[in-house]
Amino acid sequence: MTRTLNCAHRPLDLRRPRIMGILNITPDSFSDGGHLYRRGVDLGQVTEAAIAMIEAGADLLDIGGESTRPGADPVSDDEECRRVMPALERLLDLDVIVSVDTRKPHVARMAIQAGVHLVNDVTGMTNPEMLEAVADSKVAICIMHMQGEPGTMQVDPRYDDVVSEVRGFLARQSERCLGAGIGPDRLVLDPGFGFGKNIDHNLALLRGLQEVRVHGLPLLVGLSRKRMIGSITDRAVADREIGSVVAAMLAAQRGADILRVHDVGATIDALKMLAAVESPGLS
Ligand code: HH2
Repeated sequence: MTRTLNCAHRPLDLRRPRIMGILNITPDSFSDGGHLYRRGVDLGQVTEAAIAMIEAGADLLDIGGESTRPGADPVSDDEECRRVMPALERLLDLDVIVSVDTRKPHVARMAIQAGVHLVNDVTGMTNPEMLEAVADSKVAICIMHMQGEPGTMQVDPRYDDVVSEVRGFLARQSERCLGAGIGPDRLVLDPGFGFGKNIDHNLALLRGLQEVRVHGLPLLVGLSRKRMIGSITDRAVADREIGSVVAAMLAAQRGADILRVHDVGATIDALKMLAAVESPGLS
């Protein structure tokens, strides 16, 4: 099992679970759309939100300029850069690992040039141009599984065996990355909760989380405020914090190394409780 994720020149120690705070610079993200972006990027708000997450204990911040919620409108390369790049440059001045959530090679290239530490690709490096864009850099790469396209992925997702199919995809894509010269210390895998998966698929993946790990690579999990939590708890997006924190802990108990969350402080408190019980020497 890889114990350090090398994110450009920033090593991330994975001997305990780490927190990735979510910052969406979009008008339409399902949970925080319009908070940091209305008619343009609100850099003051972005900085404030980022500092609050760092003070609450976030190890990484994930900045995105395109919503991938089911049915979201696609965004052009230029528009995504206009949203993301000024905010990214602000975050790079702070003492935190910065990730860019993009499926666009052009945006990844621009972010790498600016000094980003991790590229989070929800299309799992299936685009050869994306692989080219990241291969010669030193950034870490998150390979996420998605069935279909954001516009239609939730219409009728089907699998014979969701755990083994997701595992197979993550194995193939990590081998492509390794084959392109990207070291295992730069890779992290994500089963992609809610990306072309119904509630039963998501629950099967959470139960079988350890089985999707291939080549001993670290796992990133994003369950925060997602529809599955709304369906189980019968809560609107704004009221899903407790369900999200519990889901994050269930993932951490099953071996998740990085938790992608909106509610950083609450998730950190829960992680401290988990560590106190499960790893007494660490508390
Ligand atoms: N989920 C979302 C976006 N990016 N990246 C990874 N690696 N894993 C995830 O589970 C994941 C992700 C969707 O959540 P959010 O960013 O809150 O919403 P939106 O896509 O509407 O901006």
